[in-house]
Amino acid sequence: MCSGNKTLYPVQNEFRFNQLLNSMWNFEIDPDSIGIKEKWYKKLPKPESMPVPGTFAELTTKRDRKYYTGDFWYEKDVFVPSFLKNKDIAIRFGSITHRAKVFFNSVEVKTHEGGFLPFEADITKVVKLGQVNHLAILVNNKLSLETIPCGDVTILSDGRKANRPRFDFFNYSGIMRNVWLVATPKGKIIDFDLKYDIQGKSAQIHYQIYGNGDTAKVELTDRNGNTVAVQSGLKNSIDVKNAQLWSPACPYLYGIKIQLLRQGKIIDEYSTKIGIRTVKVLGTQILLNDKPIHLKGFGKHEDFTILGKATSESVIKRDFECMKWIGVNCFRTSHYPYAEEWYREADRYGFLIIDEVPAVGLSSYNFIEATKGKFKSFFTNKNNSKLEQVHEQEITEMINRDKNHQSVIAWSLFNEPESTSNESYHYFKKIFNFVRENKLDPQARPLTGALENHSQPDTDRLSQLCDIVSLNRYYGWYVKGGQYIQEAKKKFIDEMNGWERLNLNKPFIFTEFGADTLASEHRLPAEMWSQEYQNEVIHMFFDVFKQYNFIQGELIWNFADFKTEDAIVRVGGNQKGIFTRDRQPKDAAFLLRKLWK
Ligand code: EVA
Repeated sequence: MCSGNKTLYPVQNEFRFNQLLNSMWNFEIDPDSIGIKEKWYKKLPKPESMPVPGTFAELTTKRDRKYYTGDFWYEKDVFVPSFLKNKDIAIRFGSITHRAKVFFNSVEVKTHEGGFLPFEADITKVVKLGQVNHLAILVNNKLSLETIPCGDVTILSDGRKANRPRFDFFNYSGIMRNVWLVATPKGKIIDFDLKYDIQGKSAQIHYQIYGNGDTAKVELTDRNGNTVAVQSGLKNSIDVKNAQLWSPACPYLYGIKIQLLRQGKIIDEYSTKIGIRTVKVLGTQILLNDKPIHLKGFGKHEDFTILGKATSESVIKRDFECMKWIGVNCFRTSHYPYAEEWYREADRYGFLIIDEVPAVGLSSYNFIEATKGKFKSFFTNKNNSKLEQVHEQEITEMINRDKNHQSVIAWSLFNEPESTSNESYHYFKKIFNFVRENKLDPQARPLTGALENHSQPDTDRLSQLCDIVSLNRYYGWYVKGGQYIQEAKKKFIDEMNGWERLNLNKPFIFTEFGADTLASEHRLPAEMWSQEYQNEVIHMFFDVFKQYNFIQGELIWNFADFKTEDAIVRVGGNQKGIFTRDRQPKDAAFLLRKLWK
C-alpha cells in the first residue's frame, strides 16, 4: 500500500458530493513575495481575472508576464451548502504547478510540492456551511536542482527572476487542471488496490479496500450494467467466468461498485470502471494478457495553443482520435504525469500508457550537448538527498493515483538523467529499490526510464535497473543529420549490435526518435527541417528496428509540435510533431499510418 497523498477521483452518489470550481478566478503576481506579510490570503489588493484551469503564460501579450518567475496568487469565493454538514469537506486540485500553499477563510490548510499530481486541502475544520467562504492560494513556479522537473533561476539586470529549465518544454505554471469542492462521509473508502489473474477463459480480480469500515460489498457489472459477481470483505477475490479481457483491440470495461459497511450499515460507496488485464515482462518480450505486444505510438506533451498545459477534454478527444486514425496503441506521458482525464479516456479508447514521473533535467548537459560528449557530474552535488525525497514522493503519488488504470502498463522513473557515472547508478538504485521494496504498485508493473545518447552499451549504468530498456535516440538529427544520414544509420546499427552482444535478455523500446519538421517545407532532395527528411528519418529507424528481435516498440517524438523556451534551435517551439500544434497531419502522419496499420 502506498503512503502519501491519497485522493480518489471525485464521484457523486448518495454518500459523496462534488462540485467543479472551474471558472474565472482572481489572480495577482507577487514579485517581491510580500503577500504573506501583507495578508493577501484575506483579500488580493489588485487582482485581475484568470481562468482556472489555465496558464497566464499563454494568455498574456507581455514578455515579462509570459516568463514570470516567482510567487503568484489565486483567489475565489466558494459557497458551501449546509446540506454538507457531518461530511468531511475538501478542495481537490488536479495539480498546481509547481508548489502551493492553500488558505481557506484565511487559515493555512495545506502545502504541496510537485506540479503534476493531485492533492486535497481538508477544510472541514474551517469551513462555514451555508455561507460564502474565501479560498486563496499562493503558488510558486521556481525551478531548482532539488525539485523535479529540474532547472534553476537567474536574476536579470532589472532584478527580475527568470527560470532556466533544464528541459525542452515551456515551463507553464499555475492552476492548469480541474479544481473541485468535495464532500465525503466521515467513515469512508480511502483507497483500493486491484490485481488480476487470468486462467484460460476465467479471471480473478483480487481486491483490497482501505477505509474505516468493518467490511465491504463489491459488485462487478458488465458493459450493460448486469451483475456479473458480488463479493464481500475488505480483502478478497472475485471469480469472473468467461472474462472479457481489456486490450487495445477490445478495451472492455466492467463496472465496479464498492460499498463500505459498518455494523451492517452502508456508510460509503465508490464506483468506477475497470478492465481485466495483466502486464508482464518475459525475457525480451512484453506480455499483455500473456501475449506478446509491440508498442506503437508517441511521446506526447500536454500542450496546446492558448491552453498551454491546461486540461481540455476536447484536446484529449482530438489527440486520441488522431492516434486511432494513425493506428497506434501506446503513448508515454513525457515528461510528467498528465491530468487524470487523459488516463480515464485512455482506458476507454484502449491506449497503453507508460506513465512518467517529472524527473527530467537531472543532468548537467542538455539534449543537444549530450550528443557532443560534454560531461559534468550532476549527482555529486549536495542537493541530492532533498531531490531524492521529492522524487520518491512524486513516484508514490503517481503510482497511487494511476495504479487502477488498465491503460497504465509501465512506470517511467526518469527521462535522460546522467546515466553513466557511479553516482547516478547509486542514486537510481535507491529510487528503483524504493518502488520495488515498498511494493508501491500492487500490480508490480514493469519499471523503466528513458536513456539518452550517452547511455551506450559500453557506458550505460542504468539499464540494469530497468525491466524494460527505453532509448531516446536522435540519429539523423542531433547525430549526423542531413547529408550524413547514412553515417547516422551505421552508427545506429553499431550501437544496436553492441546491445545485442550484451544480451541483457530484456525488452527494448524506443521512447524517442525523430526530426524537427516545418509543415511548410518541402525539399527535393530532402533537407533537414523538410517533410521529406522527416519521412527519411522514419524509414531509417524502422529499417533498423526490424533487424533486432529484442526491440518491442517504437514511440516517435513527438505526437505534435509543442511550445518550448526561446532557443536558436527552436522555431516557435519544438517541431518534431507528426501533427502540427493544432493537430493537423504532416506528411509523416500518412507514412506512419501505412507502416503502423
Ligand atoms: C528533442 N529530445 O530534442 C527532445 C526533447 C525531449 O524535446 C530529448 O527527452 O532527448 C528530450 O524532451 O526534441
